[in-house]
Amino acid sequence: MDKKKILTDLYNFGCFKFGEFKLKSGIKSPFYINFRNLINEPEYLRNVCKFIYPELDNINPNLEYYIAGLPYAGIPYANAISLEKNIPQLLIRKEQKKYGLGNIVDGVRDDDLRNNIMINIVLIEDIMVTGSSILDGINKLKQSEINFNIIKIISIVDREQGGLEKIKTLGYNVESIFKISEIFDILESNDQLVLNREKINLSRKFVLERQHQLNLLNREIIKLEDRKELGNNSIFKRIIDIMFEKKSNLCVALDFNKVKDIIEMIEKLGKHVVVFKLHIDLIDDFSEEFIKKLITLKTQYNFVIFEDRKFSDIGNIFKQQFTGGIYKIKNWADLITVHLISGSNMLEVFKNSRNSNQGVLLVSQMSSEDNLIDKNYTQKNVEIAEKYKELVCGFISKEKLYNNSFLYFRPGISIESKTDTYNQVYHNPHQAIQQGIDIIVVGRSITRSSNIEEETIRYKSIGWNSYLMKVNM
Ligand code: UP6
Repeated sequence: MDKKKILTDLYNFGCFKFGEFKLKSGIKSPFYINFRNLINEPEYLRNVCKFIYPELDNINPNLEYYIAGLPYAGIPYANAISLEKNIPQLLIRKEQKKYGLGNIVDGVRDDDLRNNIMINIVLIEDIMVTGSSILDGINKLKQSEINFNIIKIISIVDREQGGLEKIKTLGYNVESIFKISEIFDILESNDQLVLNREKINLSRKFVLERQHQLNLLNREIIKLEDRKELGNNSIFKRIIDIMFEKKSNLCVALDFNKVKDIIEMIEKLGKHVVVFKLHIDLIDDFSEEFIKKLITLKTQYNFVIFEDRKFSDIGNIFKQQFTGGIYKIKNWADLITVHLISGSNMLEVFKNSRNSNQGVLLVSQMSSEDNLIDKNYTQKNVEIAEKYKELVCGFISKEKLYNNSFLYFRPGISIESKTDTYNQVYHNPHQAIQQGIDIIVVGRSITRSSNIEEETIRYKSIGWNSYLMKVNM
């Protein structure tokens, strides 16, 4: 069986359609691939599986593993492979069962579950677009009690729209059997097929355009103007606009106890600063009047209000802390910070309770010397950010953690200081920008200096010049 033969069969069977189609992500595509009906042509299904076997043969023969199809489209392949190759199968459910054992994953041996044995899994997906179905499937596994390790992900078709690269960037071993550009090549080289070449050309163009976007997404260094079009939320775009307008990548932390000090600082520094960061609960004399004044100043100086509340509780509490209490943060903050220690439910709550122009920064690394965040935790933050990208504007981090569709904010910035008397560790602003940071967060190095405005301008120009140097290198 060669690729030409199977692709010809699949084309004649109606698996490749050309026209205008809306994808799950909402974008319009000039082609659509539908393998779902292969289950009524067992021979074709079997033949497709023959292309998966070499990928399984690459796996260490001493390694025991399960095979699982991503629901629903991957399941028939996993089934066929399991029966043909005698590999145990797992079933990942779309919905958790509401009765019986309430499983979300079926098929794990009772002993393995009881003894918390690490099980290896190969995942099968039919069509890879953005990779979101794979991430959903992995999240289902995480919700289960299973101790698992994904050794490989195999997608039958890669639409070359970034899904594969995204899953790779997240650290998974992922392969595809057919790339869409290869499918177009093979179909077009077959004179016996009746093809609308114009539509295939349109489809190729669509794939190339998506790849250009993808290159921008993952390129190491990219200008802010290119960056803007990659944003997934309005706050990301707004911050970039303000950065351009003020030629600044400066966030100032206004950690004061008196309202008057905060207002004075904003009036003095407003024209240089992109984001003002608050800890509203440090203020002794908080009032509704202060919030009104803050909003007036925001209109006057055009900046983003960032409440660094570092929410970390279960969804029910987060909702009340965000919307209620004395501060009613929802009514005035453009950005808030979240520690995902309690899981992603806060983001579900945020999705339903936020105003559409509000966003979240995930605290994914910290500046304090002995903080408990490890690489695994940071990586999980990135995965959750990708899943909730319409809400997540970026990260609090020490470096660029992922792609260009998020902004990276680094606190603990100082030119002269190395530490404070607590456990804060400072880093140089120029180096931070070189390491992929977009916004430097500066507190006391500015607010406790003898000439605050001069110092602000110094940080602003070091930050912006470092950015220009980076993108013009
Ligand atoms: N911040 C850190 N480190 C982190 C996260 N957030 O310092 O990892 C916040 C602090 C403070 C500001 O809550 O508001 O950034 C840093 O202030 P500083 O420049 O005066 O040290």
